[in-house]
Amino acid sequence: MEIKVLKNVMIKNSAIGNDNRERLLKHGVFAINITSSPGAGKTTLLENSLAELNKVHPCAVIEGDLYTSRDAIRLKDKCVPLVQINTEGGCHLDARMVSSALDNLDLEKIKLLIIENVGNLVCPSSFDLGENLRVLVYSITEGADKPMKYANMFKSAHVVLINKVDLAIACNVDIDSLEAEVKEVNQSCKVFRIAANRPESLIEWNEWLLDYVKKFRKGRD
Ligand SMILES: Nc1nc2c(ncn2[C@@H]2O[C@H](COP(=O)(O)OP(=O)(O)OP(=O)(O)O)[C@@H](O)[C@H]2O)c(=O)[nH]1
Ligand SMILES: [Mg+2]
Repeated sequence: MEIKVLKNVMIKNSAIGNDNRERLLKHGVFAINITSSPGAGKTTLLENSLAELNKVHPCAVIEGDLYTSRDAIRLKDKCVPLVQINTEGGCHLDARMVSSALDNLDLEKIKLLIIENVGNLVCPSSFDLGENLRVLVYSITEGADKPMKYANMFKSAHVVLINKVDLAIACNVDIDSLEAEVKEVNQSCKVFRIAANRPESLIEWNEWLLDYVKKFRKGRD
């Protein structure tokens, strides 16, 4: 029996992902895909960094969730354009969903698009959404042994934000060992340690990101 379906889906997704990237590039928009397992702190990160990022590069957000608009509601006072995608049970965003969301954004008015993916530490690794940077928020409450167990998520990330570092002692996690395992799985990724609910811990990450976007945009303005 020939099993074609999944391959075809993936090829199609990659093609649409590339189209999304081209489309965003035409408008000079830099896109980030934020992944994590459920509850690792993606929305908290946005709650506490969006205003800073938006001051430098006008932002828009695409919120991915299975059913609700709860995360979008949490961000509504941030005054950035926001599109909610409900996957109706789907465990990841795909490029076609993002393409539809882009139809609902004025790309001329934004410079930084932040996509919050569905919380899942497996499937989102396989789906290129057309982003320029993939950021994995990893909560230490999940333990120090997950980089190797969920290697594809760690391998596909350009940046790993080790989150909830304030809970390290309570969770009996040695952050140095965790970071070493992240690096063992993905040598080239950039790693930051944060507590997303404490804005002061986000300064280094925000500055790095703003600078990265600035370099991307150089010559495009
Ligand atoms: N102690 C502590 N709690 C945090 C931190 N970051 C997030 N939280 C809490 O973790 C819980 C989940 O955070 P969310 O931001 O909703 O996580 P999420 O990744 O957006 O969740 P989903 O979108 O449902 O996958 C909330 O109760 C946050 O307040 C942190 O750095 N330290
Ligand atoms: Mg969220």
